[in-house]
Amino acid sequence: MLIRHKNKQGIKPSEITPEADFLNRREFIKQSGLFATALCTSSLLSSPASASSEYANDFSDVIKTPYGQGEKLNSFRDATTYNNFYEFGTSKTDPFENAQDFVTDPWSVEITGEAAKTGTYHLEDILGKVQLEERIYRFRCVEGWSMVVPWTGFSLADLLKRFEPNSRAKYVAFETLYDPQQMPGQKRRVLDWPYREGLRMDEAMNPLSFMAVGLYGHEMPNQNGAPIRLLVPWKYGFKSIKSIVKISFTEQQPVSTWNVSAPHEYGFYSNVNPDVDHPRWSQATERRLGANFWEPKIDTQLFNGYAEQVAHLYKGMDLKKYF
Ligand SMILES: Nc1nc2c(c(=O)[nH]1)N[C@H]1C(S)=C(S)[C@@H](COP(=O)(O)O)O[C@H]1N2
Ligand SMILES: [Mo]
Repeated sequence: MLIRHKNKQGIKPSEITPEADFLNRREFIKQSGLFATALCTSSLLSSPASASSEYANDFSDVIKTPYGQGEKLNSFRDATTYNNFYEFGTSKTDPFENAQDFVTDPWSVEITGEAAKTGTYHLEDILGKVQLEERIYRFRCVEGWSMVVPWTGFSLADLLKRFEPNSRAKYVAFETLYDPQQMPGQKRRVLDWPYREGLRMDEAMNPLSFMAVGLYGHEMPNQNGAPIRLLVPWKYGFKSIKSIVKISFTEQQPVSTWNVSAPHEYGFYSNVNPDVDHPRWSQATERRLGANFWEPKIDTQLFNGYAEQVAHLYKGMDLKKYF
């Protein structure tokens, strides 16, 4: 169950997962998930989701949090049929159509770089030790649409601390799986694969940074980045990298895929900022997914409305230069 390769002085399985809950969350999730999916997919797809108590839960031991309570949620359908996941194609419906057979179990994540406890960890290994939470986050794509959905996951900081990053660890880099057999979009060089993203250490350690394994109480749909993806809700959506297989602690600012593909359009920071336009369009407003055509656009907020929690990270920085 706990498959670990190349982890000589790393964390012992016993330190990570108590023997007892070893037969593990994902198995449990899977079994109850079958049921839940059969019962719920059709109703979730056909009706807009409303109160968070109205959807089923595939997970056990999830703490409900105050994040985003009271916000109007998007529907399950919006969040799972209009996606950006270029590994499965570049149109918005491609991920939903092409990712259904994507195999995400077994899954492991390699931890490398400036940390005491590096190695490759089976996903169960990681999930066995974290406290799952549900958080409702606003999510704003750089293209100008946004959504509000409840995610299940855990604090990125809690995960990273366990690997004991050292004083040279100034940044954290993430990588998506590279597997053109399974990810047909990778057969074309639309991006420099594998998809990569990065955060400054203090950004990664901010309590808002979140590793998600589900949405609407369901195990993460493949098109949304199964089995594990990042969420950085004060930054444009492309920072929220999907289907992560590698996390590295680095001294230098890591490469990020969109920055490499168009450096003048996508910076390393990519904080949501209505005052810094994309060179080809304004970022002042956004369209909420699912909104009717007569509804007005929403004013985009600095740091996507999370300024109180994150503005201090950028004190003294010129946000037009470090966009
Ligand atoms: N690996 C990978 N991660 C990715 C992307 C991608 O193409 N590949 N697209 C990004 C972009 S541009 C957005 S807006 C969000 C979309 O997340 P969602 O489909 O769950 O809404 O995923 C981000 N993460
Ligand atoms: Mo995006």
